[in-house]
Amino acid sequence: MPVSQHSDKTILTHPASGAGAEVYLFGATLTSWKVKGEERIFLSEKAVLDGSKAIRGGIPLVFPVFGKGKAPHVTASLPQHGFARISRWKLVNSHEDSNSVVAEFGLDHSMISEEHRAMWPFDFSLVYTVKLSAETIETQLRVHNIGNQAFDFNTLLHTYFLIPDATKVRVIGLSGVDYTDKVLQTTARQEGDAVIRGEVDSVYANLAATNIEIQFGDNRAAGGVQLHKNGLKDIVVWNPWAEKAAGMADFGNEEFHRMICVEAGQVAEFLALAAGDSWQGSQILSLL
Ligand code: TA6
Repeated sequence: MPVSQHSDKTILTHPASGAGAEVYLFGATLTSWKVKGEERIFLSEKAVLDGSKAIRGGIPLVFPVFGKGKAPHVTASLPQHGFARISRWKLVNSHEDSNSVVAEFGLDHSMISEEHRAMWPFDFSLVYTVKLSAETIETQLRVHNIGNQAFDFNTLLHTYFLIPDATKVRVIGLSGVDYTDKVLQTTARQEGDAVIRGEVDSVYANLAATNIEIQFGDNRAAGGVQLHKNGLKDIVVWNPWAEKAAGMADFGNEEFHRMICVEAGQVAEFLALAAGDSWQGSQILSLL
């Protein structure tokens, strides 16, 4: 079965290649992408998968706010990164064509908790599409304002990549871009490739580039993943490193060595969406 539904997750299998993906209905969180027989997505061995908290790893969906909202903005009382990643979505459609297997997940204002609805009282509908092909996976989010009042939002595909060694990984495509360094609390201009030598939490705003490479070593021969972004202007690079990871109950010991978050989204500014309007953004992941 190209798309099979289990109690809490949807499993996609690409018949011709054996590529696979898994998406928990909780948060529509993609927790696995296997291609050419190897897992490419990091999922903490201590990730909580029972719906009691956001899943540590995979591709959590950030909506309608990145980080913690700040008063007087309407998102100020929402949980960190909003409610989308901690709400139960529905599998609304699945199909396959000659090259890919597709699953679509939906979340709207009638499905979120009363608490979250009170915090963010807008009529919305989200459709998250996962398209698995032999060697790529595309994830697209569509935001529909189905109410009669405008709202504004952040969104981010908070992708955790599984990597061999965080001290060797290089993020290519950010050189010359100004970024906010949330660790040093400063702004700077990226010189050369972004690397990890400790905690990294950087927001690169308004990138013209659409292709970012996560290289596992000094060159493409070391392997890696390409992230191609559409309609998502910003990139966030994050690794908590030892001290921050140790402070997270759902982050295993030393796991920070095997992951890097490179996240495409709209986080530097809020996007306004008029009543009746829609927005979409997507990323395509492929092997280097
Ligand atoms: O995307 C980077 C970031 O905003 C970091 O600041 C860190 O908070 C990370 O997200 C994880 O957030 P979480 O709420 O999942 O622990």
